[in-house]
Amino acid sequence: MTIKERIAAEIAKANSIAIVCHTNPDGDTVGSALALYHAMIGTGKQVAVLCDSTLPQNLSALTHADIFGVDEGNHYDLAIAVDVSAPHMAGECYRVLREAGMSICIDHHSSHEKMAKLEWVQKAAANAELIYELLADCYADRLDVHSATHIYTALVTDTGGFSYDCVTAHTHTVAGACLALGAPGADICYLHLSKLPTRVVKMRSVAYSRALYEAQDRLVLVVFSRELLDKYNGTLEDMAGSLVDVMRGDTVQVGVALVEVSPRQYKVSIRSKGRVSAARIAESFGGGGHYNAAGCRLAGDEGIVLDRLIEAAWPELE
Ligand SMILES: [Mn+2]
Repeated sequence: MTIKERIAAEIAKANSIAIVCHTNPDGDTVGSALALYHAMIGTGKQVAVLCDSTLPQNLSALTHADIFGVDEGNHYDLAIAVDVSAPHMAGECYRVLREAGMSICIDHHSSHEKMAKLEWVQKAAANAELIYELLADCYADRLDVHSATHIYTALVTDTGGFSYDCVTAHTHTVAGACLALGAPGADICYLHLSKLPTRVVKMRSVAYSRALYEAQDRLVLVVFSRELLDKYNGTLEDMAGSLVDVMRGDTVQVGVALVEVSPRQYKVSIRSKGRVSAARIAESFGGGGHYNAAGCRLAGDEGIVLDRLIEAAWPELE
C-alpha cells in the first residue's frame, strides 16, 4: 500500500473529518485544504475545514472558502493537517489533531516536526503538489476545474509565480495538469501576484518618488509617513510587497521601508540580497527575522530614525 492509499483508506474509514490549516493561512495551506475538501464532497462524510485565523481577502473567493471555521471543541474520527510544519503552526487547532481518533500530516517542509500518527512529508515546492498526487491516485473523479484552481493557486502563491529555487519539473507537471483541467492561470496570477487597490499603487508611487538612495544606490529607504497613510487610507496590510519594486534596482543591496504606525513610531521592514544581512541590521535595533527579510521598530523624528538606519546598514553593504 502506498502512503496515498493508506491516507485514502483512513479517509474512507472516518465519518467525521477535520482538515487543519496553519495560522496566518497562505494560498498553499488553503488551496491544499479546499482541494482535499472538494475530494470528499458527496461521500456523506461530515467534513470541517479549520483554521485559527480568518482567510485573507484574495483567498476567500475560492470555491468552498465559506466552509472555513475555527475549532469549536468537536471530536473528529480523523484530523488531517495540510502544510502545517510544527504543532504551534496549527495554533489552537492543534487540539483537534491531538484528540482526533486518527491523525495525518501532509506536509512539504524540510523542517517538519512530527505531530500525527500517520505522516506524509515529502519535499515539494508547494504542499499542493502532494495533494494533487493524492487526488490523481485516489480521487481522480474529483479532479476538476475547482480542485485544479485550488491547487494552481497554492502553486502560484508558494513559489512566487514559479520563480523560486524550490520549483521543479514536477511543480510544472502539476501546474500543467491544473491548466488542462481549466484552472484560470492568468487570472490566478494577477489576483495573487500583482493586483492591488489603486489607492495603494498611488500611495507607493508617492513614497517611491521620495525614496532616499544612499551609499552609491546600494541602500534605499522608503518612508510611509502618517500624512501619506492618512491621505490614501493606508494600512499595514497594504505594505506587503512594498519593497519588491525598489529591490529590483540592480545596484540595490538593502531596501528599508518605514511605516509610521503612530506619530513618530515606525515599523521597519528590511530586505537584502545575497550575502548582505537584513537580519543583522534589524537585530541592532532589537528586531529580527530571516537572513534576507527582517524587521524592527524604531521611535523618533523621521530624520533621526533614517540616520540611525543608514548608519546600521552601512557596514553590511558590500
Ligand atoms: Mn507551503
